[in-house]
Amino acid sequence: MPDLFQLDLKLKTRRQFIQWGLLAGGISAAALKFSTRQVQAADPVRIPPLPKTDNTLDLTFDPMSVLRDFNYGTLKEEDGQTVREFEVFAHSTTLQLNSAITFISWNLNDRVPGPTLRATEGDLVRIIFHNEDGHSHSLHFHGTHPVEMDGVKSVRRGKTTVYEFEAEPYGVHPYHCHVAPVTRHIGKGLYGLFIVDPPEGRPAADEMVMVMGAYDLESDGTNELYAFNGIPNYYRDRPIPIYQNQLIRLYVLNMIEFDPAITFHIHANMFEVYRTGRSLEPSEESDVITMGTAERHILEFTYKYPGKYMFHPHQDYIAEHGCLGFFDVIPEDA
Ligand SMILES: [Cu+2]
Repeated sequence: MPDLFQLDLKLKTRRQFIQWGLLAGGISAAALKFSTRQVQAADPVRIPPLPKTDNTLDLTFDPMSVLRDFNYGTLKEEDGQTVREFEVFAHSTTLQLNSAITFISWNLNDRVPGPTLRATEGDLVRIIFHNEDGHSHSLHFHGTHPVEMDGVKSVRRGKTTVYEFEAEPYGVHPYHCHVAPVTRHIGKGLYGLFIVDPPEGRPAADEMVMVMGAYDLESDGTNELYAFNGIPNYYRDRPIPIYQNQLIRLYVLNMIEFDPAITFHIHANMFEVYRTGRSLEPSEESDVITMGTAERHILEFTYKYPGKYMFHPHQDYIAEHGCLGFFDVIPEDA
């Protein structure tokens, strides 16, 4: 039996979030009767300017930009069908993980994680995969698709293959190379997020991607360094600015091999959980959630008080080896 009182409470919480967003944008609460899509069009979201690119590490990408970099592909219309075409390139790239350690990554589009591909449920997605690396790789997407598009077959170096399928179901899905040993191909950096938006959209929010990964530097089946969005301690040393009282929507993915499960925890706040992004209403509220490898969720929260707040897995060894960051909550009137 669904608990109607609890359901009503959840709905109230969501309405409150939407209301806050609208008020911040100077729009009356009467607009609440509008559909989600119209609410998004009102765009009440406030996002602080990104800190300047930090050049102290030799990197082929900027982890600060990775947070909000959503790749919607090239939009096409084919026989009345919306098509999103993505082009991705597998490369080997040297990443400077910290002042002392460099690592040869296998990656997509010269970044770890690879590009965050984004479509709406029902779109036809076409991923043109160029393997320009020296090893065989593949792209295996989670979600529903025919077996020919399952991406477990190797694509030899120098070859191109096309994956095409309908984006379904809506939610948050990982993609990754599926060539054996998969632990090695994922550990080297060949993974990313595939976000499928529900047709009706979600309420406007400051949206960010947080992919947890790890590096087995000694090739001994254990991880020596961990990271959010590719680079250990990047957001520890360069906190992520967000606004007070702004709804934050995190797309969180665990792609850490060898450690069976980890948690994700935020300080001094609670988040609402949309498991696998497969619902429009949260299933629970917590400040720590356990995730096995390839598990992913949408987490929503709003910081009430300004200040710098930590986030990290609560396996503190992992946090202390690179998987640690801060949100820098800026006063809303700043
Ligand atoms: Cu691979």
